[in-house]
Amino acid sequence: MGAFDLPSYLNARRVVVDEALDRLLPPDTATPPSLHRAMRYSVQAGGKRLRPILVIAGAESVGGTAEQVMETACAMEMIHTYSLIHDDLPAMDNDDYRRGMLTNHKVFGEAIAILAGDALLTLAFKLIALNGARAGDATLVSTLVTEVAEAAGTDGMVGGQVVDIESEGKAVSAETLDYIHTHKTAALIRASLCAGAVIAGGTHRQLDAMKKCGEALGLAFQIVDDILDVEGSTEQLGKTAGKDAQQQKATYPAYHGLEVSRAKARALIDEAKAALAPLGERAVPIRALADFIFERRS
Ligand code: GRG
Repeated sequence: MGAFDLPSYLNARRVVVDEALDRLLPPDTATPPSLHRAMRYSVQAGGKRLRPILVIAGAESVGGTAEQVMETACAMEMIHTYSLIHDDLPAMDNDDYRRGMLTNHKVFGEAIAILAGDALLTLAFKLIALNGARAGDATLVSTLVTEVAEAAGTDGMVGGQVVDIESEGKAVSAETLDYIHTHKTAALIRASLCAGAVIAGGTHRQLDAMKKCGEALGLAFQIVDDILDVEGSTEQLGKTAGKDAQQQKATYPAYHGLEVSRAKARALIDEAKAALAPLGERAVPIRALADFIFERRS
């Protein structure tokens, strides 16, 4: 077998995800148009589409297809986009740029930005429920909704965001730093990988492997994000670089230094790849994605 062509794999899946997002988002002419324009603006502003691609890769690694999990793939991108819109608000990180464009509240105002985020989160759960029902029975729907709700809620992204905000300007412990990163970022990445495998009928052993992989991958992703905030440019990142230090955020480079942070991210990527052993050759794309997460520059 030749070397795996990750850029082609990513491009092909990005295209189908973008087509599906366009189909599943309410048209911007539907009432109220301001809300729908705001939802579309941030979702369609770009982004790597990492979470939906992980849903698809999770499904494919247990023998499923992209088509089988497409609503859930789009739902994870909607949840992610809602979190970015809310994170950029003046009450949180107060950012002007995201995905290389003005932030949602800068274009539509704060009230619509909050509501666009709320509407994306709500639509996501409708899509997940519909996808689960299309793929299986009530147990599958319940497993799927529970998994994603936990990853997005108080024991996941929202919980991590609260501790992140409350830690600004304070000296936090290594344990608190890990809590922030695993909850704020890794939970949704892990849930994306697992959701695809759940819908595609993965076995307990396969799901366990995916969970371990997703956890390590998600933490590595946030450590690399911290490193890029120090080393990258605003142009390259599409968002304001250097904000973490400015806001005295709890980050890996601030706590451990750049070199240790890089080594930790590399070790986590290797751990994520090793966890995929039970999935064999079908997990080649996820292994390549893991390396991409370490090497990415934006
Ligand atoms: C507001 C509930 C709530 C949560 C916010 C996701 C988040 C939590 C905040 C956004 C800021 C941040 C540093 C989040 C960590 C996750 C992260 C690195 C997001 C950026 O994800 P990418 O790089 O973005 O996948 P694209 O634009 O490529 O999709």
